[in-house]
Amino acid sequence: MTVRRILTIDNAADLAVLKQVSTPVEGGVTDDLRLLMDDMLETMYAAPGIGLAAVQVGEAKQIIVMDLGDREGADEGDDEGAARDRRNPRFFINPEIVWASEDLASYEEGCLSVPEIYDDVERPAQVKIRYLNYAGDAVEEDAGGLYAVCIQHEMDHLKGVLFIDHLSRLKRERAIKSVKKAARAA
Ligand code: K1U
Ligand code: ZN
Repeated sequence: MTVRRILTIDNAADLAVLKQVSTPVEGGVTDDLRLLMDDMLETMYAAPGIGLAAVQVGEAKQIIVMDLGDREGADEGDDEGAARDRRNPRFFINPEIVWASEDLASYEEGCLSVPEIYDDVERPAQVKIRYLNYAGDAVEEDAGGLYAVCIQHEMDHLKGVLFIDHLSRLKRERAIKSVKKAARAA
């Protein structure tokens, strides 16, 4: 398995890729796709992050990996290191939202492609999703809490949308400036 480079918005070539709309996977889940998903998972763990879309490693395909550890049911104050130790990887191919609740919830999101920026985004609190899993089986399930936040954030990536696109223009421009400044300093 390989840890790949995560594309970031401070680089114009990377940003052009991150803005692409990802294409659906055709012909089922092959071993080549499983290799890509394994690399994505390793890349996400190394970052570290809790989710990653294929486009963030330069592959504009409708594929997402996620591992929330125990965070879905975690109480505030639970040990972050311990949550990461309990691995629970998830794989989503061609995910669709088939239902979204009317009630919204706000969460302070981050993004590995927008390093060190965190801000509140409001999204439907619960969603029902349909996707193919690692084995290629069709799955339909309900997501709430951090699972709902993360899957919607990652599915935005498949449409070329970043979480900062949900912020005011002022906040977005400040975020972009700050990421570029940090990249220059690094
Ligand atoms: O870049 C990404 O899409 C991954 C992103 C996912 C996400 C985080 C928070 C809300 C919505 C979506 C991240 O993983 S950012 C890093 C992060 O949140 C984290 C890292 C280590 C431990 C716990 C959280
Ligand atoms: Zn992201």
